[in-house]
Amino acid sequence: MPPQIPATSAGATPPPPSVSVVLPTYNEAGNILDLIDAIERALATNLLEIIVVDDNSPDGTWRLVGERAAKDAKVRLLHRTSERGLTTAIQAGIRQARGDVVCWMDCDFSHPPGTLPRLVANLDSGYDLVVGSRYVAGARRADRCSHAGLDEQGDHEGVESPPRPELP
Ligand SMILES: Nc1nc2c(ncn2[C@@H]2O[C@H](COP(=O)(O)OP(=O)(O)OP(=O)(O)O)[C@@H](O)[C@H]2O)c(=O)[nH]1
Ligand SMILES: [Mg+2]
Repeated sequence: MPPQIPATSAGATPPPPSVSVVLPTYNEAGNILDLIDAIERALATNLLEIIVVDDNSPDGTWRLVGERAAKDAKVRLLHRTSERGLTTAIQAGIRQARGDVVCWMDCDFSHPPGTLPRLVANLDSGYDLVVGSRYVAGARRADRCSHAGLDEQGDHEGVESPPRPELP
């Protein structure tokens, strides 16, 4: 059951968007469960689904995700055994997504889950597409992609908002 959104004196508050996060994985057994936990903390809402698209990773990433999906309704596994590739994995995840908003990110914590709320908030303010980048003002980049020792802001924490377009 979706959370109840309180009305304000200015009228009813629009409901938050539902969010699908697509996670392509190949040999991410060491990261994937920590990343799912971090995404669920960052987007602490029932209106969330996490779609892991794994290409039959030899390290058994798909098995860990399958076990998690069995007890966590927010997690879905797409286990591909006849196709391999990052781009088609993301495409397959997007096709399965049911959210108003669809995000995708790498699973080695090089894309910090802590930026997801800001990315989604920028969409709320009228943008159709929001991209996180290490190159925007204020961003920083660590020398390594392991999440050990990084906070959930991770190593690329910039989110750029271009000038607001005129909406029709
Ligand atoms: N499903 C799927 N995921 C993949 C595949 N290759 C890479 N990935 C995932 O895609 C994400 C990015 O992988 P990377 O190997 O870091 O690719 P990259 O960031 O473009 O390359 P680097 O610059 O080497 O880091 C990670 O979450 C990987 O687990 C693939 O063939 N299938
Ligand atoms: Mg990478």
